[in-house]
Amino acid sequence: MTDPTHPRGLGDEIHQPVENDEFMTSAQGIPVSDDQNSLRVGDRGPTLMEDFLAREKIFHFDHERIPERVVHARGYGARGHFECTEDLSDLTRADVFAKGRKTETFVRFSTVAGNKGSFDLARDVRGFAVKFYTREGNWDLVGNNIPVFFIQDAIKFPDLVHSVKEAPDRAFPQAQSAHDNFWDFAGLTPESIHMTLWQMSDRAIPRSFRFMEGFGVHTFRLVNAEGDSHFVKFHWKPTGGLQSVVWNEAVKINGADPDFHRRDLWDAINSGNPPSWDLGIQVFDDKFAEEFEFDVLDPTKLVPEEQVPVRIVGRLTLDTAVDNDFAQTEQVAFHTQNIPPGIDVSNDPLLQGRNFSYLDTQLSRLGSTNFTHLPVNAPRCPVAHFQRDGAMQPTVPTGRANYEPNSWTGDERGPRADATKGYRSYEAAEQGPKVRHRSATFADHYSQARVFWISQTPVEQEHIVAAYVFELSKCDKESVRARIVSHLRHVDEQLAADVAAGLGLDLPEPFEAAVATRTDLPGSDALSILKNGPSSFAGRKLGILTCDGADAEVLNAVQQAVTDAGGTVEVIAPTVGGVTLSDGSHLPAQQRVEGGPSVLYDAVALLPGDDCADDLARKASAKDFVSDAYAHQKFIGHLPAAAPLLAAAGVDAVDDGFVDLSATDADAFVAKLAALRFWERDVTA
Ligand code: HDE
Repeated sequence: MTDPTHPRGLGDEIHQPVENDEFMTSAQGIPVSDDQNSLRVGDRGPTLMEDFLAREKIFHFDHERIPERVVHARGYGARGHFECTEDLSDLTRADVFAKGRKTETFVRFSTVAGNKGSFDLARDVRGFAVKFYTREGNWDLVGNNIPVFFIQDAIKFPDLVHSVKEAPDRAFPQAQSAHDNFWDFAGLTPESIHMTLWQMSDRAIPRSFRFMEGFGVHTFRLVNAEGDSHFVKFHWKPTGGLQSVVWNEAVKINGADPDFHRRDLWDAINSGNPPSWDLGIQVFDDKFAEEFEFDVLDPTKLVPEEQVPVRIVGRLTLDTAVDNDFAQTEQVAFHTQNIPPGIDVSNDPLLQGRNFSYLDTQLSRLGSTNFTHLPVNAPRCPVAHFQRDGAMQPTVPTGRANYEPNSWTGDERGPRADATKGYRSYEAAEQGPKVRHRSATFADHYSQARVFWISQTPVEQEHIVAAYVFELSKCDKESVRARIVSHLRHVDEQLAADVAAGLGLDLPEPFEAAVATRTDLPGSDALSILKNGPSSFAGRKLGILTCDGADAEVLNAVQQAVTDAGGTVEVIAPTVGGVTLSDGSHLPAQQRVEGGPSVLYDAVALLPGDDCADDLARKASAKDFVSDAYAHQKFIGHLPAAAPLLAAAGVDAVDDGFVDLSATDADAFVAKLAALRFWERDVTA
């Protein structure tokens, strides 16, 4: 098909005409006459160096990439705002926490280990970095979706990251921790064991950025107008509840849709369902910090919500997708020391190291100290200082004064510091010898790992065991596998025994522990995903597998019920052109069967027409659709016409996770979907 309105060149190339006077120029503003052909000698001769237009275009292209982040390279951004709902003036003078204040935000979610082009469903920690453009400068809360970390001292970060990234000789495996180097490092770093329990839990394979928590991890400080300080830990709680996928599903999603998480966020925002999180704070004083069982400066520990409740103080809503991924998401530069008056850091040795690292990395990644002028990084409040020049300086400061004190007056004088309004660090009294050792208060590595373990439901515990077995089975060295199990014996003997059995390993001796595991600490419901799930199907997606002749009444009713519950529906059919329903109406499809496996959906409905069900049942992709939905313990709505499909997929036992839609009302089906999975289904056989 050709478009006759476009003039053609001699080689039949298309030259689209200028519309609305929007003509093309070079970067120097020179109008371009032909963007299809470079300048050459004659029709078939050599290209001329003189062609400054082609040279400039290719020069720019050749330099389009900047170094990717050394960690958190794969990420996805969105814009929104934070609204403070509580008066926190007794705790902090931060403007962002003035009651009713709305502050513009930019958020970047990420995985840690994989390169920029890696897949979204890696088993990995997720970054949850928030930039608040406050009236007194930018505040960056650069957190993760797990409240603790692998290491206690910044000096170990390069080793941790080297161990988890691809091995230096073979350059694989990418975006995963299932290999010797990572588990070798973890086994020789007992402080990391608590975090590995989180990492082996389904927290590391979230269903969506929208359904995961975020944590500031470290202890920070809030400082009020009088200069009084309280310790604080920050929490993001998703208003849609927590949800993860199961590992076998994650593996398949990575093939079916490597962009699953970014697509999910883009779709949610653009369909007018902005995701939101409540910001919670745990506030405590020096007395609590002294009496607490663990050191509040140790980032491998959390403060249980039962001991210090999380107080909700505001809501973050992400309602605007980015306009340009590179300009915003790639160029956004976070820094743990972007802190406005009223917020301060603690002595957590990991945080102290981060405070150095982030500014440093931005220089090598963005190439100039002037990255603060990029639109995504620029504060929204006035900026005034005597910092000058540097590569790619975009501003043109006027006047003679580029220093202070100066005796120039009026416009030429420039800004001055203000002791009252300006940032004042909390005046913590610090004294002691310079030492290079770790505090003995950091030495209990297993007690909170045990708390995490006993806080999980049996289903979650099974998943954790399976994940350790999966990951350690990918390690070549038996000694590496055994050392991890030797640590797990301090967490829970049954956990260690189950992992050892899964590895076909004799139970090793327990690792030498500096501090015995405390067995008196209670579990915490806040640590479980399944105890904090959603109350409805809102924000989730149903996949309807169908073909010609499907029952129009049932199909329409199911679609309506899901929409009414705030969910979305995707139709999967033999062709993306769609199907003709029993009443003769046409239903467009969003996916062809081969491109829409059930792993992409939270629940499924099998609604084929009577005459096409046999054909569908012969397709490998349709059989996988059903058998995977079954194995992933999903709720399955179906009509009697789906019988050949179920039989072909080898699903003969219809349990309570199945809903016969010829006998059950569509609303009742969707109400059942709020539970997300039918965990009672035994799929271990
Ligand atoms: Fe980071 N981290 N980190 N980190 N981190 C970076 O900064 C670093 C740590 C986190 O979406 C880098 O701009 C050190 C903990 C997030 O742009 C780098 C240490 C936590 C992001 C860096 C840590 C994080 C980063 C890479 C140990 C959870 C992505 C590119 C002392 C609380 C931010 C960049 C984004 C990114 C260093 C430990 C979270 C190299 C040295 C703990 C969410 O500067």
